[in-house]
Amino acid sequence: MTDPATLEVQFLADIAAAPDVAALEVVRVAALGKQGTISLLLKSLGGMSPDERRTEGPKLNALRDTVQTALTARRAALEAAELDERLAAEKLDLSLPAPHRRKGYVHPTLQVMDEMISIFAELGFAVAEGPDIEDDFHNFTALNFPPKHPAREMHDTFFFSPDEAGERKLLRTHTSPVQVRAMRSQTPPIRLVSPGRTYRCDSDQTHTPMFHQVEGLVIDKGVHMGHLKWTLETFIARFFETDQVTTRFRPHHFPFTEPSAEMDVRCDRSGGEVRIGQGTDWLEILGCGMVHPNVLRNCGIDPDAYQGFAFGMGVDRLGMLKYGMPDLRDMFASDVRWLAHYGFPAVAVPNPASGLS
Ligand code: 2NM
Repeated sequence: MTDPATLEVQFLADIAAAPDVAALEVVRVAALGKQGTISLLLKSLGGMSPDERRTEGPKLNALRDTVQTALTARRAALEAAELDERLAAEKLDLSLPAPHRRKGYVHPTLQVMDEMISIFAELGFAVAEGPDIEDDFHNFTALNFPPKHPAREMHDTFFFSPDEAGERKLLRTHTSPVQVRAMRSQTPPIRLVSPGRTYRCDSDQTHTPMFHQVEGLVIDKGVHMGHLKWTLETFIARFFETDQVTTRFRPHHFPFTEPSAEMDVRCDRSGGEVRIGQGTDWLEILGCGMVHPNVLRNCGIDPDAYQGFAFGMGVDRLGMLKYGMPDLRDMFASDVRWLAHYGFPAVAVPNPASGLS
């Protein structure tokens, strides 16, 4: 057993047979550990006669070196194999299409909102958000609503009970208060869109008490209706993925813009669905206008130095038009069958490079 040649055959066999790094470590300890066979033999050299030592010493040293080299090589091979196995077992193909593994869906409203934001981001607009619960000043007064304006009435706006100071908070009826805050805290040029939930006391086939808006605002020197028109036509063309947009601006009234307009796009309604970019019908898409001088003044911006345009559109409504969803109320009914049908895979994030839809 103590013959170095026999030991070498045995240890090399053990090393080759070790199935993993842990088993190999057992072999190493048995051979070269403090109490290992080879270590003890090397220690025993001290008690040998000089002649014996001269013949046994080189054999034992060679045995130790051979076993050590074999251990190192086997360890490297086992570690490489273990890594390969782990890499194979933990393989995750991030390029797999989501429908094969999807369990949840992105709501069309959020998908459409992301599409809109990505288009406006490409046009240089920042995104701003604000609270759903607002005060009278930011939702109405700063926006040039006269004190007795009908929108302030109970039947259009959800009001909270007055607080100790007598102040009545409300659920914002549009995202314009976000833009009021932006104008009051920034110096022009300003270019932003404000996406978010809005609330009005209204419920029928085309109105839900909560809906989503994206509003836009541009403030700079020398801004005029031409900039407004180009921006909105460019947006609509990208959103509906067509380059044949024909628009029409109809005079309208909003307290916060002057002049104000509603924008229609030409469409085809024959055949039960709406097709943008063809036909002879008109579809009302959004409201817009030049920011009223009173609004600029209320927000600390000099209307003689700066002009601005603004617009607002309903996200849910535009989603219905783009993806052919017939009833606005279905959007917030939380019916998983509806979501599975109209929802989007979670990885289909809209961006201008990969396409919007
Ligand atoms: C609309 C239509 C027209 C609008 C105005 C402003 C602000 F804050 F600049 F005064 N924000 N959004 C606006 C203008 C909104 O929604 C139909």
